[in-house]
Amino acid sequence: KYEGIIFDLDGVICHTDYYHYLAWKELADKMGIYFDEEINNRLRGISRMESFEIILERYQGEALSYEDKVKYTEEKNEIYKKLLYKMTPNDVSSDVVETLHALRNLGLKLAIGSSSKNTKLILKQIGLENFFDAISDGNNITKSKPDPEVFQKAAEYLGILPEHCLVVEDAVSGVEAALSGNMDCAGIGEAAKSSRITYRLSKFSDLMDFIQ
Ligand code: G16
Ligand code: MG
Repeated sequence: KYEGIIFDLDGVICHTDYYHYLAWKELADKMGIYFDEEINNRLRGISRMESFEIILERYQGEALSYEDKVKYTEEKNEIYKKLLYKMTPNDVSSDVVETLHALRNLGLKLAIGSSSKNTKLILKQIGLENFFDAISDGNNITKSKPDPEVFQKAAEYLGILPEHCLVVEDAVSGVEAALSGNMDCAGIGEAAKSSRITYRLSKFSDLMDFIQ
């Protein structure tokens, strides 16, 4: 049924979502802004600047210029990257690694579709830099999820029609992106709560039940 699978990175392949939380939390604390895991869930899948705008909904200080915002998002990214440099292949579960290899052995093409500009760094840290057939990420898109662009580009790089691709997502924004790009979507984590997903995964390897 499917010829290709497009995986979201953060929250699906590895748990960089927790590192995003820690980095935003450190910045928000410094700026005196209330921030918690519930607000963090709204940041899943969307771009760095869009995430900061959501955090700023609770900001009480003086108005910030665009340059200030860039400076703060860069500061967050530096905190985040320090956490990424500590990652190793042990930060990917054996459930994920074994399933990825099993899917590859079935002849499926596998791609990453992530909003992150740090995708290549993360894949290098976790030992998957040469594993995927295509990578579409925050560096090759002009609109982030829920726009379908990141997944459409991934399908194009794989040379597979969208209707023959399955997207695996943890974010509501990513589910919307997949569906509006005419792709089926398997939801895990936060996205598993969505009523719009095609398949619900309670663990990554559940994918094996749906792909044939
Ligand atoms: C990830 C995260 C988002 C983050 C975005 C941009 O997307 O889920 O929270 O804001 O990347 O990340 P960066 O600041 O590294 O460019 P995904 O699509 O992999 O879930
Ligand atoms: Mg994600």
